[in-house]
Amino acid sequence: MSECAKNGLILKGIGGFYTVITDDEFIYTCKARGRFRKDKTSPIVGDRVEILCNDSDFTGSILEICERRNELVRPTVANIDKLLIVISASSPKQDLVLLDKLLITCEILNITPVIIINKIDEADNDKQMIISEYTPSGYKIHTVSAAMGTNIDLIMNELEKSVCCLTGQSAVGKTSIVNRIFPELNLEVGSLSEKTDRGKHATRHVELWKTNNGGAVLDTPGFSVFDAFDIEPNKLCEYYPEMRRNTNQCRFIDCSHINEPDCSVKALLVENKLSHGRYERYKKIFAEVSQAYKHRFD
Ligand SMILES: Nc1nc2c(ncn2[C@@H]2O[C@H](COP(=O)(O)OP(=O)(O)OP(=O)(O)O)[C@@H](O)[C@H]2O)c(=O)[nH]1
Ligand SMILES: [Mg+2]
Ligand SMILES: [Zn+2]
Repeated sequence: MSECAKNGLILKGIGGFYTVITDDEFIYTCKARGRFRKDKTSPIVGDRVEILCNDSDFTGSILEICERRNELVRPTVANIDKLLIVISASSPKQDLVLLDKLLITCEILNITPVIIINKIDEADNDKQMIISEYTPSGYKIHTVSAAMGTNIDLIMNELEKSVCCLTGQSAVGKTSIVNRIFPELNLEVGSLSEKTDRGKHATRHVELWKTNNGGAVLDTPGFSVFDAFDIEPNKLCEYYPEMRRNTNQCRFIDCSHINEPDCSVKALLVENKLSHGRYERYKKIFAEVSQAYKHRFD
């Protein structure tokens, strides 16, 4: 029996069994070594690990978990390079507050966000509205249609050598996009009416799939966003690329950019360097963050 140590990536974990793909592209079913449980850390999807593998039956045990670059919660995944935030050009109606919060989460965790506008095949869509809302931010935006297969190559390019995670509201088409990338997976896609009625996601489990261009993609039912408690209200603007460029020019050093005079952020609005919609949502998120901050020790 041959046993050897190899490095790999955790693709999925169910009931204490982890599927690990090693750097030489073999798949092993692994259990975690007892020690992790004592240390109160357990392996999660996206972890880079060292495993001791048994080549006779492709089982193994996880010896080490490499230090995580970042960690997302609900679902728990590690080492995400890019968050592909999917939003529908048609239905479901766009939740732009959620989009802003996901973008803030990326800023906090140092993950590159990419906005993916899906369903551009549908008539009378809001593609242009979303583009004008987010162009001043400088974030990359792709417009695609999973149904028609339009611009899926742009998503493939994003995946190159990167671990990417799809997120966004239910029924925006995340799984449909994964099915376009890997037609052989044929993952279950939900119907819009069913989901909006129940408000539940069709996708439940979390699994990472390796692409043939050195990347990997993760389908999720969406993430919980940052904890409002974690943000100091006056720091919120720093998580908005189009706002933070200017904030040292406000009259007041602790300007919240809401009611203060001589505020540079207001000037951005006049020059169309910040969209009105995003600013209105900033005020809303600011109020939420302030409220949470006030009660942070309760
Ligand atoms: N017209 C149109 N419909 C699409 C497109 N992409 C997905 N859909 C439809 O949108 C619905 C939801 O698609 P899913 O891929 O299940 O959405 P999801 O984001 O994975 O949803 P959850 O798993 O619930 O989070 C299905 O009825 C799809 O057929 C598209 O590009 N155009
Ligand atoms: Mg899904
Ligand atoms: Zn200001």
